Amino acid sequence: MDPQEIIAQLRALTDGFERQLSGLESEQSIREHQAAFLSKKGSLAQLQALLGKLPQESRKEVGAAFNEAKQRIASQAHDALTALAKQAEAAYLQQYTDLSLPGRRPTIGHMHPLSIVLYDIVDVFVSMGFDVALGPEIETDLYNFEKLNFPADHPARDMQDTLFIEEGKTLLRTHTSPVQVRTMLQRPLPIQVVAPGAVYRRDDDPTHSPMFFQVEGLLVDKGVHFGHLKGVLDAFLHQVFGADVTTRFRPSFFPFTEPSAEADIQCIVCRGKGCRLCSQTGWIEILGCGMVDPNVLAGVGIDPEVYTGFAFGLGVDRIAMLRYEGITSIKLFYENDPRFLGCFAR
Ligand code: 2NL
Repeated sequence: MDPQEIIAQLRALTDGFERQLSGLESEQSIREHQAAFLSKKGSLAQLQALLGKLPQESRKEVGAAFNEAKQRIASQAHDALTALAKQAEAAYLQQYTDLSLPGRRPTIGHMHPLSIVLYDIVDVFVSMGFDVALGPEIETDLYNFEKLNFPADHPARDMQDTLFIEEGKTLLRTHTSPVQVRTMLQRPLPIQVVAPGAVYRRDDDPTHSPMFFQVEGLLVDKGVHFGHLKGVLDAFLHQVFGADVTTRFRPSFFPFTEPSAEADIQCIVCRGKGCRLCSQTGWIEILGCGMVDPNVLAGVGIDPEVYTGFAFGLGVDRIAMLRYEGITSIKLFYENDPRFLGCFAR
């Protein structure tokens, strides 16, 4: 047979394939149509059997024509299948998509309950003229203890179960007091700051987290006395717990203040009668405070004969538990379970 004759037949075959393909409307019929042309016993293979009878010099040309024809058929079948799948998807969407349905709102984040309470506390002090001061969470023994009147062998150091990084040198701050120490060393007098932030202790049980949040405050000026301390902290307690709450100050001890006190509010659940929340005492402890010890002032280069100051400290989770009644474990604040945190969206 003449090679040109074979090529002409090949062209007629592929043209026929294309014509018939356009009338097919199912995946199966397209695949069968493709197989009728390209499979081992398909029409192209039958024609290709004649290739062996051709003279050697024309085989190359005719072989190339076969390859081209096979590729054309395969790519046309592929395109037809793709178009069919697209059509099917469009029909599906048309049938099952209800464009009148309301959309799903993206979830929007919100503040953590401890952050809400922390910001509220800080805001009260800012409204009274305090600046916000911040400092590192990794501290030195010098700023965390030494400058706060804790000598190396002072038993008060046992009060703090410290997480040391390098023993006797660097540690995770056990209170935010080192921020006030740094402030006194850096800023000119008078000083009036609150220091909010994370602090760390070697404690881990239902009422203690190894990391928790504190707000401390410090005011140093000429003529500051205990009446100023009581006035500021009493105003704070009434801002946070309501104008009608009863407050009291009782004597206490801290190494860095003298005299020292703790401030209580009358129990907000039983109003003083005694209940589970206040352990039958009628009172709930809110904060510790006192006049800055003269040793602390002298240690940061402030003359205690000229200047005096008061300081205070409080735990944020304790106040958060009172604000959001019914929270039985402070662990809930630190586990970050979205089912719990979601209750505080606002
Ligand atoms: C508490 C008690 C307190 C201070 C913190 C302080 C800081 C300097 C100097 C003197 Cl730099 N005092 N801070 C004073 C009294 C009490 O915290 O129960 N905190 C949770």
